[in-house]
Amino acid sequence: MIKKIQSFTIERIEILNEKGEVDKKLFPKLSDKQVLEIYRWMCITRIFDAKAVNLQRTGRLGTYASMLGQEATIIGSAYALRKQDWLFPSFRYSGGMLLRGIPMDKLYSYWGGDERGAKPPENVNVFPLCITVGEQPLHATGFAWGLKLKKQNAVVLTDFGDGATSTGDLNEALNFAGVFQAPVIFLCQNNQYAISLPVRKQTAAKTLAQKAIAAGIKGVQVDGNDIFAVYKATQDAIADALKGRPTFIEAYTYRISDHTTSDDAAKYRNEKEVKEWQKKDPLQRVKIYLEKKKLWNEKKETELQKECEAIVDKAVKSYEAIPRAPREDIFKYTIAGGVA
Ligand SMILES: Cc1ncc(C[n+]2csc(CCOP(=O)(O)OP(=O)(O)O)c2C)c(N)n1
Repeated sequence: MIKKIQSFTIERIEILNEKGEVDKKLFPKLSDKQVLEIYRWMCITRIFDAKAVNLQRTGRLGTYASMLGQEATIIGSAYALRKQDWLFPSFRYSGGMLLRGIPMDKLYSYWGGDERGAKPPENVNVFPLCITVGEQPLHATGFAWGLKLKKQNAVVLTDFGDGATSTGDLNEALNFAGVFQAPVIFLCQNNQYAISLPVRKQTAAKTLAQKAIAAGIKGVQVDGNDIFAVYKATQDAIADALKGRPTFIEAYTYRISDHTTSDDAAKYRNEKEVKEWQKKDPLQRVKIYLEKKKLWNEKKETELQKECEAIVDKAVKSYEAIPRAPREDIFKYTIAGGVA
């Protein structure tokens, strides 16, 4: 006799489409004011990002990992967190770190090679970003378990790329989270590439969300270019995490930029694919949504761009005024056997 003892489905959440239309039934509890605030954070992220690339190109910043095209995934998830929640970010989550309270000049100084820039201010629940692929979900899970043992009303969110799902560390973290029912949210930014390696060459699995199933935790896919879908999935995941149920969110998105400023994606990706994804731009969707609701127009857009540029320019000035770290710091913050 053969019996079916388990079966699984993976759901995908979509709320805001490319025409700026929303699925009203799924629309999360967000006021117009909050949507405007979210859009502002997306703009800050994009301008911070473009400036970082320019600074690197002119020798004023170190190697940098751009977030271009992934702003909905990053801001949608970071915005859903509450003050007391914690973040264990990857190297492609700078916008979320800013939203959660990391000062912009400090973040530039980190990317400029100064480890002191990774130190969060008091009462900002953000750990230093992790360059090592797949490592921070382990830290996040252990930390979340600690929060649970201390009976704190807080959850942990950790993000990572599709490439991280191929590491042992990530799978250990998922397993641990399932067994210990840790209040942790795993946010996979599936941007389709791990440097030059496309997802299809990395796994035979149809979704990355299903990686959660073997660990006994919930896995869900969202349109990662849809801010409302990402926000809703994160909010649902927070509620579940507080009940001891971790979630793995696969945000299906695309890395419009090169992997980092040291990469040339044109060598392994075709222009047509990039153009198709540019049409799904996450900021554009929110902008059209706001215009349809008569909450936005070109004048407001110009003002916002100017405001964000001024914020970024001020942060760059402040970053460049920070005295350079002593050269010995390179050794101070490097451990034997560490991966860079
Ligand atoms: C353990 C480890 N191995 C290799 C690297 C070099 N490396 C940096 S980013 C990267 C690819 C990461 O891809 P993914 O997880 O999909 O994240 P993405 O860069 O797309 O955001 C690799 C292999 C590293 N940083 N850490």
